[in-house]
Amino acid sequence: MSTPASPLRTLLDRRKSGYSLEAPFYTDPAIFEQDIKHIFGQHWIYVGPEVMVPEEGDFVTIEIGRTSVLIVRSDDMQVNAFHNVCRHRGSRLCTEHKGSVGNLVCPYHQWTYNLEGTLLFAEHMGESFNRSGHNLKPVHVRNIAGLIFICLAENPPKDIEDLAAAMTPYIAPHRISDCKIATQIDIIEDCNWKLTMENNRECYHCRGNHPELTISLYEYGFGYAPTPENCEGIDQYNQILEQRHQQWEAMGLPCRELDHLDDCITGFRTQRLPLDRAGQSQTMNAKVASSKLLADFQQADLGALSFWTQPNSWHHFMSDHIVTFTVLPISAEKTMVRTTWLVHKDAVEGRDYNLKDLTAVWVATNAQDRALVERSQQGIRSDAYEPGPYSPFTEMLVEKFCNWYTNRLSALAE
Ligand code: 3BY
Ligand code: FES
Ligand code: FE
Repeated sequence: MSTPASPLRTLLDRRKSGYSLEAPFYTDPAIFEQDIKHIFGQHWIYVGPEVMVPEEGDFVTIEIGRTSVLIVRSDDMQVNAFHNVCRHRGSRLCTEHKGSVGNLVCPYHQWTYNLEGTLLFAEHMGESFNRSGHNLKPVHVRNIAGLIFICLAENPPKDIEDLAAAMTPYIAPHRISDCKIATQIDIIEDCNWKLTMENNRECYHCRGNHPELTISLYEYGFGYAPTPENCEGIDQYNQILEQRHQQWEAMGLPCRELDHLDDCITGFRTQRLPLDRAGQSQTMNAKVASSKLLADFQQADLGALSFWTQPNSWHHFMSDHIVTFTVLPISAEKTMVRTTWLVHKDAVEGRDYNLKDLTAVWVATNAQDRALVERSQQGIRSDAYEPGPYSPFTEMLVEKFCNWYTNRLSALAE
């Protein structure tokens, strides 16, 4: 007699393409555990820009489910990552979310590790103690043009190298290493992490919900195919797009769309798009928020280079600032969204930029998105919820997210 399929396998097998997922994917703690194990435990996870640890000894901690990871800048300026667990009796090493240290000293019995994770000092352990066998457990790190990805798996997906090769020419001109964090804001959303991601993958909701964002954003940009009854403006937009792409590519800024959201293990998509109105930046007047432009940019209208990764990030790179988002699951119905605003490291607050203008659009947009995803979660909890159809004109990238997710879970889950 064959064993019955697991509840998760049954749900995966009957997923109807073109439709949202069934409720347990958003509510069931058992499926959340599978997400943590197979999606967040086996894929490359974006954790933040390298300038979150600008100096030697700077660290941040990142929580993914029950796992805490230490991201540390070592003396040779490499960014390293370790499990935040002491090799003595397992104490959490760093309890602060960020800080700066000379060495990593466990508060319990003072076992001391250097910034490469090597155990330097452990008192009262005797002659026969094998110190070199008790270094911190490393976590794989990949720094892609200043964006830090980690992977908890023993053997991380190798196609991160394809992403790195494809994306470095797009991202590098914005020179993240010459930026500083202007501010970082964490919000907690009462929803499953996949609702946060799905919401990010469409702009169907933008016109109705994001008055600040749509000042500078053309809604045609984000995976938009005009319907026969809704193609007004698209020809003009395509003309602008073509013209701007030619200009920007002549300046060495790649623009063309690359879409590997559901045909790679390390799925991603990118595109450089013009901005509406004054067309310089994602601000309330669409002009730059920082007068000190990034890198050696001489002109302000470079559009917005957007970059999306599976399973947990999106980013917008403009001439004057970068906004980068990482989504970290907390529980089946709780998710953290961390938004980081980067400006040139020499930009001076109050002179070159002010935080209110820099952050206004995404503070408002995040709050609107939070309300939307929390309302989705509430509806999905109801017995009346059943998977609904995606628009083939504006929700193609949501479908790609769900395809990627269900394919990866099917490949890995028991
Ligand atoms: O942030 C993004 O990726 C865009 C802008 C709004 C919705 N989303 C498609
Ligand atoms: Fe860290 Fe004892 S648990 S030194
Ligand atoms: Fe939104």
